[in-house]
Amino acid sequence: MKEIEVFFVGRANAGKSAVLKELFGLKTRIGRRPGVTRAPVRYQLDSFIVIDLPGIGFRRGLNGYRRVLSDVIEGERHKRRPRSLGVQVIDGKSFLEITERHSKPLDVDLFEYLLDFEIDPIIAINKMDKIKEHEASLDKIVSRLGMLPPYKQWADRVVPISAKRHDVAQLKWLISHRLQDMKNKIRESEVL
Ligand SMILES: Nc1nc2c(ncn2[C@@H]2O[C@H](COP(=O)(O)OP(=O)(O)OP(=O)(O)O)[C@@H](O)[C@H]2O)c(=O)[nH]1
Ligand SMILES: [Mg+2]
Repeated sequence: MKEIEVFFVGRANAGKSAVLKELFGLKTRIGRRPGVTRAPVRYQLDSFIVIDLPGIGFRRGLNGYRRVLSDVIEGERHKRRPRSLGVQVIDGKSFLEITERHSKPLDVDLFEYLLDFEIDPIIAINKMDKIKEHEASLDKIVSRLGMLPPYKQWADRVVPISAKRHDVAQLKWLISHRLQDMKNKIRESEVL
């Protein structure tokens, strides 16, 4: 089971590395400017591997990013047993600002891209400490991602967090829950 990979994707500066530090106490590189994580960094934990990916949107759009992602998820579509779990980290504040300007956040394209690969990512909406009116904002974000509000009905997929406030417990729970599901499926397929 140790080969299960949990990879963290999202726009540059969304807080992926900060979230990983909070979740697992990893010594990730965190920076105020986008483009801090330049290449995928793998960490072997006790029962799975964590991958901190570079952010999308820094020097490369989704097209350039596909190459980075393909290493991680290539072939996943054709595998009978899922081996990787995606966590898409979104900067909630910046997502809302982009949406208010009537632009399409790159996060939406990335989410659709992952779904195309049959990867159903956990969506961690980060920087909640910078957002007012939590419920209305989260409803807006899920609806822009193509899910029907209220966001609460997507509790098995969407989780608001704040790495800054050390508020990531719900995300940690969701990850371990999904991992348990994956492990059960792997076990079942090994018995068959
Ligand atoms: N206010 C606030 N700031 C945060 C939060 N999480 C991360 N940050 C800040 O956001 C900035 C970017 O954090 P990183 O973890 O380096 O972001 P990243 O997504 O790994 O960025 P790249 O490696 O460039 O893709 C840093 O200044 C963090 O301190 C949060 O929950 N709230
Ligand atoms: Mg990073």
